[in-house]
Amino acid sequence: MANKEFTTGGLGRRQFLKLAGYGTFGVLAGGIWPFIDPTTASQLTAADQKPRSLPDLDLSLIARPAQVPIFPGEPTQVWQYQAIVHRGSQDRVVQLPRSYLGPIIKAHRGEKVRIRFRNDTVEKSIVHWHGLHVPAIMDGHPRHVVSQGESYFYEFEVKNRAGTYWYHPHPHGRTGPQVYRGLAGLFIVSDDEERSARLPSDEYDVPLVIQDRTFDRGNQLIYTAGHRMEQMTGFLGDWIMVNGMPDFVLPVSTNAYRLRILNGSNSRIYRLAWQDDRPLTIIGTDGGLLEKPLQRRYAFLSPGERLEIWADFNDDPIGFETALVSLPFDGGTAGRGMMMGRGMMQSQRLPNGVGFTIFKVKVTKRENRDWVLPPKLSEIGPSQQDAADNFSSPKDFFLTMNHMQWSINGRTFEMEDVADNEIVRLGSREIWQFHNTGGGMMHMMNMPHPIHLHGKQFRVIERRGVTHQGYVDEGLKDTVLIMPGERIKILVDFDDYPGMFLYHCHNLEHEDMGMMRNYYVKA
Ligand SMILES: [Cu+2]
Repeated sequence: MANKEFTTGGLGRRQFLKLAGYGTFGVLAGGIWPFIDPTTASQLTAADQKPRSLPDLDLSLIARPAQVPIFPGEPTQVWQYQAIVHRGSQDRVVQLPRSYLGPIIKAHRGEKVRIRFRNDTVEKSIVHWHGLHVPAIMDGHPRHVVSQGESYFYEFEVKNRAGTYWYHPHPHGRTGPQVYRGLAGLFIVSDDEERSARLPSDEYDVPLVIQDRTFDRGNQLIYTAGHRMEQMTGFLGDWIMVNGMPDFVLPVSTNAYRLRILNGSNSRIYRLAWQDDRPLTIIGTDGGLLEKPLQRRYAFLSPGERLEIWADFNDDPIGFETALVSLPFDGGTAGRGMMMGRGMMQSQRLPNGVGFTIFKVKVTKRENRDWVLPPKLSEIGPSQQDAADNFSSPKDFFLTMNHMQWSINGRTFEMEDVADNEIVRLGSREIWQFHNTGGGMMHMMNMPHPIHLHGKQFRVIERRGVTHQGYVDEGLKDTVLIMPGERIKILVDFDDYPGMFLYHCHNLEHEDMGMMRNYYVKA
């Protein structure tokens, strides 16, 4: 019964054919793992078709128009991911109350997940699992987009470490507007190592998705008007939303909390700090927990990145208030240039780099759960960069602007295009070096670029030209911020999953205008 809508009629034809190549659809619907072991799948006889390896979690994820009450008065028209759990307990999917965000999907490392994505929006779309290590065909490449009414089947094993990952659309040229309308959600992975760290759980484990939005007087979302200059900068909204809500307040008790923070904004960068000057105690980044907690006065969080913070309110009195703020910084000369041209754009109201409150925290009750910050959180190990195949000759990627177009090595995105230096050998370990050389002649277009690699967690092994202490490069990363004039070296293991993946700037307007390329892992 639950499967009914997902028999052939619910699948896009292309996708049906793709799946059919791995065995009959009947077998697929019966619950085996064609992508994990395609040979077995095609060899199954009718007698074998009894489900023998059901997914641990099986859900439908539907992207559709919805309306959400955000401000008093008219509800806001959004696009939203909604989920139906077919297998696995219902609490694997958590809907944030009064939020346009998609549900939080929860999985344990090693589990097999099936997600039946259905696109009920008018635009082509596909879902990318940001930070998850999945096969190329499961990664949400733009060439896999499905149209309205069509579906895409995802099946993968969760191989990542415990951590805060997320999912969002990835159609070429329309990622910015689709995420902006509301299509995004967290994907939280747990594992045994994390469990043994005994971190704050349940109500003390708080997801916080930061985004900026602009609304008209009728409470409806306004995106960019599509001017070239706006795209060059990226969309900047004038309301800071947390979990889809403006003026967010987090009520806490006198306890320690694990705050999982995602920057889900299109292009806004935050320089996170506590308003009352207590240090940020950072316990995790993109790829999960750090080896040990570290303290910083502030930390940058660019679009796509995550930070996990240990926030302890044990010593604060009832009624105490503080806030997580974004401190001022130089947000790139594009922002400043715009400001000088007064009246040009709405985004002037809150340019990248001005200071503001992100959300308030209020201590409302006394209660003691005695969470203890562990001195050791996880095991990551040294990066072993000297074992890289190209240790003495890193691959160079220049982030530049060509003819009013952001590009990587002078190239922009083409669906199937892979340049020579974008081909890697399966099983290799490579050093990639990104140079943010800025906008060249157009001095006013020096912009920060958060670079994201699909399908991989990597290590940051070197930074040059950095004049601040805002980076958290310890641990595993899938997205790194590179400010103008900076250079970074990352170490990537292409240890499994051949095929075509993306790497791109996670400023979504830069990405949509083509600051994105394929890399190809050759078996
Ligand atoms: Cu960029």
